[in-house]
Amino acid sequence: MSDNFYITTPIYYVNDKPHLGHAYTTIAADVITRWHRLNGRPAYFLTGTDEHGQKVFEAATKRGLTPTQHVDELCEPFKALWARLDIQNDDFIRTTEPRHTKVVQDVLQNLFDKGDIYTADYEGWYSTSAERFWTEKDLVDGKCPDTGTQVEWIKEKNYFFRMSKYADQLRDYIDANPDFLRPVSRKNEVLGYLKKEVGDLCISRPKSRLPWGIPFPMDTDYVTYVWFDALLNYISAIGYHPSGSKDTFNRWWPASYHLVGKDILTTHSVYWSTMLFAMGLRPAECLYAHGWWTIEGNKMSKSIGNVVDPHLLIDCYGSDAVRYFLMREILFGADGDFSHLGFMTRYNADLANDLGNLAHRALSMTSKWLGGAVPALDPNTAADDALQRVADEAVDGFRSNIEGMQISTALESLWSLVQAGNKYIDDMEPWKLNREGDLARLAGVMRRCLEICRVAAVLLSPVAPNKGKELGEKLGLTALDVDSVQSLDRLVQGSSVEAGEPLFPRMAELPERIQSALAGALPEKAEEAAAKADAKKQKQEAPVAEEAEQSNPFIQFEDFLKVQLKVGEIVEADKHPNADRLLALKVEVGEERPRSIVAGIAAKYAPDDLVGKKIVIVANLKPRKLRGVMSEGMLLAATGSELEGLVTVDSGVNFGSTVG
Ligand code: ME8
Repeated sequence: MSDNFYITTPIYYVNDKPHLGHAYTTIAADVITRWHRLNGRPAYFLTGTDEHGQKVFEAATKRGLTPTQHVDELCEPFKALWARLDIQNDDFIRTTEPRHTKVVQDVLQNLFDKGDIYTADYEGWYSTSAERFWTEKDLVDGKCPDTGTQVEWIKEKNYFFRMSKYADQLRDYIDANPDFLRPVSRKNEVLGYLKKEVGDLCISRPKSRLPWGIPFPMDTDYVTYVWFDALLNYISAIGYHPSGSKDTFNRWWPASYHLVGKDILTTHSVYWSTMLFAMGLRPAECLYAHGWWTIEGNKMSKSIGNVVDPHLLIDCYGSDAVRYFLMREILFGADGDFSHLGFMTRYNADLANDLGNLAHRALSMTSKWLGGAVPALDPNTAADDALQRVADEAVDGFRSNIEGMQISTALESLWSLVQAGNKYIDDMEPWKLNREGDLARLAGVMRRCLEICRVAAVLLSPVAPNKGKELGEKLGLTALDVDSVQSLDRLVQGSSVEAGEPLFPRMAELPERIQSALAGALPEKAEEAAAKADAKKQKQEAPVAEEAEQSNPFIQFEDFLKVQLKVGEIVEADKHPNADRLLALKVEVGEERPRSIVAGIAAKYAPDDLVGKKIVIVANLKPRKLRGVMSEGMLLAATGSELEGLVTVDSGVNFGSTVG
């Protein structure tokens, strides 16, 4: 691993404004970059816009603008959103910039001279909307399999990149570099693709059909296929030129990560890697293809009108909460569903309650009872030692997970400390210590709580930079020092702390603007959401009713939402080494690696009967060892007096899907 860290996002098409999906990848790249910077590692973060190709050309035509006018206008909303989301990218590349177009043209010429680009007549079914040729057997009902639109038979001369020549090199490269394609499920997808014969790639488009693109240097009748052009941004932006000096370029290449959505896995793993091989360069250390967000159960789509505008969320909750939610809600790699109610629930549970309460309790009790100064440590109690052990585990878990791009799990680790802090307050009852006048112990307890807040401020800062800083300032810190998180005794005794306003004010109901947005887009969902918000409000206004409610068997919808149910596919099943009634399973849920799950189902199922079954698991149950084997989830099963059978799903349902 090189000491320098270079990370990229896809460059986004400027055919429309950015939405939550674009924000997702960009925030993830920003979080990991901030983490490395916090640790003193030189880091470079690139994002940008993809401004050529059919989609962009059509969008410009529809707006009655020239493509240049259109792209100049539409790259701005991307830049503006990144500024509002506190994205600290080092560069923003636009593929219409001369620094990029020149490199594309020179690479084309170079590969042509080398014989890796050739011309040939090509015949096939061409889909204008997908911007590519298909074979007869690819078509679905005679139409484009990607877009469902009409195709036309076209015969024309084109330029081809000899992708086939580098296919074996790619297969070997994937074998030799097990971390190149992540998560593992995506690697398997690419290996599946590579099992088939890999053809050459048509990389030109006749200008007569598509006038908008980088002109082919060796033939003015053609422009460059948009993917051949776009992929090169990852190296043109950091100073690559086929015959230029490689000094700056070598500082950052190979990239540490290309983050992409799973929709563009093939273009990045196959097209891009073979292009790099042809140029004599090695691919990035890791191509990480994350999952896909759906919105309230539907694919994000302009036509359904359910594209979530990130600005609306930022207006209602602030940039830090949006960043936190997107990073925490789903495992990086798996799919996830966005719902406004889910957003508010997590915001309230994690930020307003867990973290907000801890900070508020620690700071306000210190202010009220200890003069607002960091009190002395009280090092000699077992409860405090236990807390330090929780902190050690949380910090280690945070560090190892964030460095492996598992930001959600990293936050989960941090939250185990935040929750332990709240429990510590409940157990130690500082209000009692104050009443009884045990000020030495009160000081010790508050000091530990403030220290936990400090660790939280530091570790939260890559994800929620403003709130991390704000919490640090409340604690009297001038800087957030990552080396200090190893210990719960780093604050300076006597320095001032201040409670001030809550970090994350609690939301009693969905913000009005979100309710109206929902009412416009999805009337039935909005009603549902408004009803929920109403019910919640009534509950808050009627504490007596709430007490009465505690004795009835219903749970709130928010309680149900806390349980994450996911579809998993059993990929391995074995007898448990230490218990006859248990089986040890490996269940694929679309993460970094299959989960290890121990289940008490041996009386009903033989291991061999289980492989391939799609089942439902509780995905956010705290992992624990069952008779010596780690279990990272629980299978759902129907039980009467004994086990009746596993809960399974239709074979068409993908593993990793959310159930709920
Ligand atoms: O594909 N969930 O650009 P694009 C999660 N220009 N991520 C999503 C998402 C969703 N629902 N929707 C979009 C292109 N994304 C090309 C890339 S790179 C050389 C060229 C994110 O505007 C995700 O990162 O269609 C996805 O891969 C990317 O936006 C696609 O953006």
